Amino acid sequence: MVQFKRDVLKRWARNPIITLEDIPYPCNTVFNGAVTKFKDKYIILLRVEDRRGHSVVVKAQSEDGYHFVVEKKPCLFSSEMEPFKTYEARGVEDPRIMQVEGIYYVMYTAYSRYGPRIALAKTEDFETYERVALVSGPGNKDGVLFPERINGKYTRLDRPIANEIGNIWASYSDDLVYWGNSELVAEIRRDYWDSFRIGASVPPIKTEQGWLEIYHGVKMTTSGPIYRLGVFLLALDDISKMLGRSEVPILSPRERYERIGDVNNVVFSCGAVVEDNGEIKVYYGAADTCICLAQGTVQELIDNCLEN
Ligand code: BMA
Repeated sequence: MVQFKRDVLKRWARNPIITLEDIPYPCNTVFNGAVTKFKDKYIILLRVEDRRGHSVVVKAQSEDGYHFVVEKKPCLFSSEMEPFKTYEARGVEDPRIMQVEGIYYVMYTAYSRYGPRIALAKTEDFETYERVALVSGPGNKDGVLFPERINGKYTRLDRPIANEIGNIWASYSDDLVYWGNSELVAEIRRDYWDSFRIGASVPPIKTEQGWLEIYHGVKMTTSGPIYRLGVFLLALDDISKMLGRSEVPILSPRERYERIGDVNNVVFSCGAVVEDNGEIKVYYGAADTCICLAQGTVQELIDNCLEN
């Protein structure tokens, strides 16, 4: 029986945690940040859109996960080198940070007039980045790497658009450059809050009960899309096996800062930090206009996947 309840995640009382006022140079908006804990500090790689409408990535750091200091200039921006130059001409968007076999990777959307593609870079310090490859064709975004190989292969989730439908797929690689064996992992649900499009948001989190994925789901309405967050759980050794999926969102736009902005009615996460005590801090872009924080526990999210 579905419980009628409000959000599973609890908003930080002092949201938003980062706004345009915190960016030390003129720009249009800040949203959708990737996060990790690095050398005892919380790092967010913010998507900052300039006044032309092109996005770059700017680093922010924090001691406590609540109060962030934003750096004075971007750390990752459209490359001057081909083949990246052509496909990043309109910016780099929605980064995600993953650590795989001791190396930090940033997967992001390379955006150009040919549409979105997924690109991969690596970094040792979050200051300088070395491009690995463009890892998808056009019409694909929301790429996240699993933190370890599955059945010997690097594994990722992504979101190709086909027939205007956006579902979550997986693909596999031996070298992080060439990807294949694509398979469907999760589908939109007709008549649900995630009936229009879905995409991976937070890089998959390994738990004893399975891979926990916090994803975004979109419903199309007469006044435009509504972006919400949900969760599903995949089998550890076979990610095509869905163990459970929450019927209800874990976070929906309700507060003014989520309702009104450059794009209304959006909560969109690119990363979370799991603390040693099982708590989770989910960072999210609100209304494509600021960065916010909502918290819960990993177990609560798993229970939401399995309650039906
Ligand atoms: C998605 C992405 C996100 C954005 C969201 C809502 O397609 O482009 O960056 O936050 O739309 O506008």
